[in-house]
Amino acid sequence: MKILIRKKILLIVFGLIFLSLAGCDPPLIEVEEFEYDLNINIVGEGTVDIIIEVAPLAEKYDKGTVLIFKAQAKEGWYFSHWSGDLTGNKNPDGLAMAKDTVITAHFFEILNEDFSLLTFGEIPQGWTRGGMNEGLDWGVTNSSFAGGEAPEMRFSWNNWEGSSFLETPEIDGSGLTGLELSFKHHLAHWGEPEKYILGVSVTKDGGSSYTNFWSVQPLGNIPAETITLDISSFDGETFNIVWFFLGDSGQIDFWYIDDILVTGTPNN
Ligand SMILES: [Ca+2]
Repeated sequence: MKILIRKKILLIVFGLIFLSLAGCDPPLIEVEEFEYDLNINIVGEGTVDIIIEVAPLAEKYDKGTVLIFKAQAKEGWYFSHWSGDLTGNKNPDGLAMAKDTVITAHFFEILNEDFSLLTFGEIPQGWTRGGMNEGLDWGVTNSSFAGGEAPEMRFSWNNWEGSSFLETPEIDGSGLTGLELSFKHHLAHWGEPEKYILGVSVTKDGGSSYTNFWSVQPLGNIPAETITLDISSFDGETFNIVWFFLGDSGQIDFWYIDDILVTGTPNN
Protein backbone atom coordinates (compact mmCIF):
# COMPACT_ATOMS: atom_id res chain seq x y z
CA MET A 1 0.00 0.00 0.00
CA LYS A 2 1.34 3.39 -0.88
CA ILE A 3 -0.21 6.66 -0.06
CA LEU A 4 1.39 9.65 -1.64
CA ILE A 5 0.36 13.13 -0.76
CA ARG A 6 2.23 15.76 -2.64
CA LYS A 7 4.12 18.24 -0.60
CA LYS A 8 2.74 21.61 -1.09
CA ILE A 9 3.39 24.88 0.49
CA LEU A 10 0.38 27.04 0.65
CA LEU A 11 1.15 30.65 0.62
CA ILE A 12 -1.91 32.49 1.53
CA VAL A 13 -1.68 36.17 1.19
CA PHE A 14 -4.15 38.31 2.87
CA GLY A 15 -3.65 41.71 1.58
CA LEU A 16 -5.05 44.62 -0.08
CA ILE A 17 -7.34 45.34 2.74
CA PHE A 18 -7.92 48.91 2.23
CA LEU A 19 -8.77 50.81 5.22
CA SER A 20 -10.39 54.11 5.04
CA LEU A 21 -7.16 55.84 5.90
CA ALA A 22 -5.91 57.33 2.72
CA GLY A 23 -2.19 56.97 2.08
CA CYS A 24 -1.56 53.93 4.33
CA ASP A 25 0.20 50.86 2.83
CA PRO A 26 -2.12 47.86 2.70
CA PRO A 27 -1.35 45.35 5.52
CA LEU A 28 0.23 42.07 4.29
CA ILE A 29 -0.12 38.87 6.31
CA GLU A 30 1.55 35.63 5.16
CA VAL A 31 0.29 32.28 6.45
CA GLU A 32 2.29 29.17 5.58
CA GLU A 33 0.85 25.68 5.92
CA PHE A 34 2.93 22.55 5.31
CA GLU A 35 1.57 19.35 3.89
CA TYR A 36 3.71 16.29 3.78
CA ASP A 37 4.21 13.08 1.84
CA LEU A 38 3.33 9.88 3.62
CA ASN A 39 4.65 6.61 2.24
CA ILE A 40 3.73 3.30 3.81
CA ASN A 41 5.67 0.21 2.79
CA ILE A 42 4.82 -3.39 3.60
CA VAL A 43 7.24 -6.25 4.11
CA GLY A 44 5.41 -9.59 4.13
CA GLU A 45 1.64 -9.73 3.84
CA GLY A 46 -0.72 -7.42 5.68
CA THR A 47 -2.19 -3.95 5.60
CA VAL A 48 -1.88 -0.72 7.56
CA ASP A 49 -4.95 1.25 8.54
CA ILE A 50 -4.54 4.96 9.21
CA ILE A 51 -6.54 6.53 11.97
CA ILE A 52 -6.43 10.31 12.19
CA GLU A 53 -6.87 11.61 15.70
CA VAL A 54 -7.23 15.35 15.37
CA ALA A 55 -8.31 16.02 11.80
CA PRO A 56 -10.84 14.48 9.45
CA LEU A 57 -9.61 11.96 6.90
CA ALA A 58 -8.33 14.00 4.00
CA GLU A 59 -6.16 13.75 0.94
CA LYS A 60 -3.46 15.83 2.58
CA TYR A 61 -1.87 15.74 5.98
CA ASP A 62 -1.12 19.09 7.57
CA LYS A 63 1.85 19.69 9.81
CA GLY A 64 1.02 18.43 13.29
CA THR A 65 -1.69 16.04 12.18
CA VAL A 66 -1.58 13.02 14.47
CA LEU A 67 -1.76 9.76 12.58
CA ILE A 68 -2.28 6.40 14.24
CA PHE A 69 -1.15 3.37 12.26
CA LYS A 70 -2.70 -0.02 12.86
CA ALA A 71 -0.95 -2.98 11.28
CA GLN A 72 -3.25 -5.87 10.35
CA ALA A 73 -1.59 -9.11 9.32
CA LYS A 74 -3.05 -11.34 6.65
CA GLU A 75 -4.19 -14.75 7.92
CA GLY A 76 -1.19 -16.89 8.71
CA TRP A 77 1.04 -13.82 9.04
CA TYR A 78 2.13 -11.85 12.09
CA PHE A 79 3.07 -8.23 12.70
CA SER A 80 6.70 -7.91 13.73
CA HIS A 81 7.73 -4.23 13.95
CA TRP A 82 7.85 -0.79 12.34
CA SER A 83 10.85 0.79 10.70
CA GLY A 84 11.58 4.16 9.12
CA ASP A 85 10.04 7.15 10.86
CA LEU A 86 8.20 4.86 13.25
CA THR A 87 10.12 2.20 15.17
CA GLY A 88 9.39 -0.48 17.73
CA ASN A 89 6.67 -3.11 17.82
CA LYS A 90 3.78 -1.24 19.44
CA ASN A 91 0.56 -1.72 17.48
CA PRO A 92 -1.26 0.51 16.93
CA ASP A 93 1.27 3.32 17.16
CA GLY A 94 1.35 6.86 15.88
CA LEU A 95 3.17 10.08 15.20
CA ALA A 96 2.53 13.75 14.44
CA MET A 97 3.37 14.72 10.87
CA ALA A 98 6.43 16.95 10.97
CA LYS A 99 8.18 16.09 7.70
CA ASP A 100 7.87 13.83 4.70
CA THR A 101 7.32 10.50 6.38
CA VAL A 102 8.13 6.92 5.39
CA ILE A 103 7.14 4.00 7.56
CA THR A 104 7.43 0.28 6.91
CA ALA A 105 5.28 -2.37 8.56
CA HIS A 106 7.04 -5.73 8.81
CA PHE A 107 4.98 -8.93 8.81
CA PHE A 108 6.32 -12.47 9.01
CA GLU A 109 5.14 -16.05 8.73
CA ILE A 110 6.24 -18.75 11.15
CA LEU A 111 6.10 -21.52 8.54
CA ASN A 112 3.68 -21.81 5.65
CA GLU A 113 4.69 -24.22 2.90
CA ASP A 114 2.36 -25.36 0.11
CA PHE A 115 5.23 -26.41 -2.22
CA SER A 116 3.97 -24.13 -4.99
CA LEU A 117 6.40 -22.82 -7.61
CA LEU A 118 8.61 -25.90 -7.28
CA THR A 119 9.36 -28.34 -10.06
CA PHE A 120 9.55 -32.13 -10.01
CA GLY A 121 12.04 -33.58 -7.54
CA GLU A 122 12.84 -30.31 -5.79
CA ILE A 123 12.54 -29.41 -2.13
CA PRO A 124 11.91 -25.82 -0.96
CA GLN A 125 14.88 -23.50 -0.53
CA GLY A 126 16.48 -23.86 2.88
CA TRP A 127 14.99 -27.32 3.51
CA THR A 128 17.21 -30.38 3.78
CA ARG A 129 16.77 -34.09 3.06
CA GLY A 130 19.00 -36.93 4.14
CA GLY A 131 19.38 -40.50 5.31
CA MET A 132 19.26 -43.48 2.94
CA ASN A 133 19.84 -42.62 -0.74
CA GLU A 134 20.91 -39.18 0.54
CA GLY A 135 17.27 -38.30 1.03
CA LEU A 136 16.67 -38.18 -2.72
CA ASP A 137 13.46 -40.18 -2.36
CA TRP A 138 11.86 -36.90 -1.18
CA GLY A 139 10.79 -34.44 -3.86
CA VAL A 140 7.95 -32.30 -5.13
CA THR A 141 5.52 -33.88 -7.58
CA ASN A 142 2.64 -32.37 -9.52
CA SER A 143 -0.25 -34.12 -7.76
CA SER A 144 -2.70 -33.36 -4.95
CA PHE A 145 -3.29 -36.69 -3.19
CA ALA A 146 -2.69 -35.18 0.27
CA GLY A 147 -5.77 -33.00 -0.17
CA GLY A 148 -4.16 -29.66 -1.00
CA GLU A 149 -3.45 -28.12 -4.38
CA ALA A 150 -0.79 -29.49 -6.69
CA PRO A 151 2.15 -29.64 -6.37
CA GLU A 152 2.90 -31.45 -3.13
CA MET A 153 5.81 -33.20 -1.41
CA ARG A 154 6.26 -36.93 -2.00
CA PHE A 155 8.36 -39.64 -0.44
CA SER A 156 8.85 -42.48 -2.95
CA TRP A 157 9.48 -46.21 -2.45
CA ASN A 158 12.95 -47.63 -2.96
CA ASN A 159 14.62 -50.89 -2.01
CA TRP A 160 16.64 -49.93 1.03
CA GLU A 161 15.93 -50.56 4.70
CA GLY A 162 16.74 -47.71 7.05
CA SER A 163 15.64 -44.14 7.58
CA SER A 164 15.16 -41.05 5.48
CA PHE A 165 14.04 -37.55 6.44
CA LEU A 166 12.90 -34.18 5.17
CA GLU A 167 13.61 -31.18 7.40
CA THR A 168 12.43 -27.56 7.49
CA PRO A 169 14.79 -24.61 7.83
CA GLU A 170 15.20 -23.17 11.33
CA ILE A 171 11.88 -21.84 12.55
CA ASP A 172 12.03 -18.83 14.89
CA GLY A 173 9.43 -19.26 17.62
CA SER A 174 10.70 -16.39 19.77
CA GLY A 175 7.93 -14.22 21.17
CA LEU A 176 5.31 -16.84 20.29
CA THR A 177 3.15 -19.08 22.45
CA GLY A 178 0.70 -21.87 21.71
CA LEU A 179 2.63 -23.14 18.69
CA GLU A 180 0.70 -25.60 16.56
CA LEU A 181 1.73 -27.59 13.47
CA SER A 182 -0.71 -28.82 10.87
CA PHE A 183 -0.18 -30.64 7.57
CA LYS A 184 -2.13 -32.69 5.07
CA HIS A 185 -0.97 -36.16 4.07
CA HIS A 186 -1.94 -39.35 2.30
CA LEU A 187 -0.21 -42.72 2.35
CA ALA A 188 -0.31 -45.05 -0.65
CA HIS A 189 0.80 -48.31 0.98
CA TRP A 190 2.23 -51.20 -1.04
CA GLY A 191 3.30 -54.39 0.71
CA GLU A 192 3.18 -56.01 4.14
CA PRO A 193 1.63 -54.22 7.14
CA GLU A 194 3.74 -52.80 9.99
CA LYS A 195 6.99 -52.83 8.01
CA TYR A 196 7.73 -49.14 8.43
CA ILE A 197 6.98 -46.07 10.52
CA LEU A 198 6.01 -42.58 9.34
CA GLY A 199 6.55 -39.75 11.80
CA VAL A 200 7.09 -36.11 12.66
CA SER A 201 9.70 -34.91 15.15
CA VAL A 202 11.06 -31.56 16.26
CA THR A 203 14.64 -30.69 17.20
CA LYS A 204 15.99 -27.50 18.77
CA ASP A 205 19.64 -28.54 18.89
CA GLY A 206 20.33 -29.16 15.22
CA GLY A 207 19.48 -32.86 15.37
CA SER A 208 21.28 -33.97 18.54
CA SER A 209 17.93 -34.79 20.09
CA TYR A 210 14.40 -35.08 18.78
CA THR A 211 10.96 -34.87 20.33
CA ASN A 212 8.48 -37.10 18.53
CA PHE A 213 5.00 -35.59 18.10
CA TRP A 214 3.34 -38.05 15.76
CA SER A 215 4.07 -41.48 14.32
CA VAL A 216 2.16 -44.31 12.74
CA GLN A 217 2.99 -47.89 11.76
CA PRO A 218 0.57 -48.34 8.86
CA LEU A 219 -1.46 -51.45 8.20
CA GLY A 220 -2.50 -50.13 4.79
CA ASN A 221 -3.43 -46.98 2.94
CA ILE A 222 -4.16 -43.79 4.91
CA PRO A 223 -6.80 -41.67 3.18
CA ALA A 224 -6.06 -37.95 2.83
CA GLU A 225 -6.30 -36.29 6.24
CA THR A 226 -5.07 -33.25 8.13
CA ILE A 227 -2.87 -33.81 11.16
CA THR A 228 -2.79 -31.06 13.82
CA LEU A 229 -0.12 -31.23 16.52
CA ASP A 230 0.38 -29.17 19.67
CA ILE A 231 4.08 -28.30 19.60
CA SER A 232 3.82 -25.60 22.29
CA SER A 233 6.63 -27.28 24.24
CA PHE A 234 8.80 -25.46 21.66
CA ASP A 235 7.24 -22.03 22.31
CA GLY A 236 9.94 -19.36 22.24
CA GLU A 237 12.54 -21.75 20.79
CA THR A 238 14.33 -21.93 17.47
CA PHE A 239 13.71 -25.36 15.98
CA ASN A 240 13.41 -27.58 12.90
CA ILE A 241 10.56 -29.94 12.06
CA VAL A 242 11.38 -33.32 10.51
CA TRP A 243 9.17 -35.75 8.56
CA PHE A 244 10.73 -39.21 8.59
CA PHE A 245 10.35 -42.69 7.14
CA LEU A 246 11.83 -45.60 9.11
CA GLY A 247 11.86 -49.21 7.90
CA ASP A 248 11.64 -51.16 4.64
CA SER A 249 11.10 -48.70 1.79
CA GLY A 250 10.10 -51.54 -0.52
CA GLN A 251 6.82 -51.81 1.43
CA ILE A 252 5.57 -48.29 0.71
CA ASP A 253 4.37 -46.87 -2.56
CA PHE A 254 4.26 -43.11 -1.91
CA TRP A 255 3.73 -40.77 1.06
CA TYR A 256 2.29 -37.40 0.05
CA ILE A 257 2.47 -34.26 2.23
CA ASP A 258 1.13 -30.73 1.62
CA ASP A 259 0.06 -27.45 3.26
CA ILE A 260 2.44 -27.40 6.19
CA LEU A 261 1.52 -24.59 8.55
CA VAL A 262 2.86 -23.49 11.94
CA THR A 263 0.76 -20.99 13.89
CA GLY A 264 1.11 -19.32 17.27
CA THR A 265 0.17 -16.26 19.29
CA PRO A 266 2.56 -13.30 19.65
CA ASN A 267 3.40 -12.42 23.24
CA ASN A 268 3.12 -8.65 22.80
CA1 LIG B 1 0.46 -27.73 -2.62
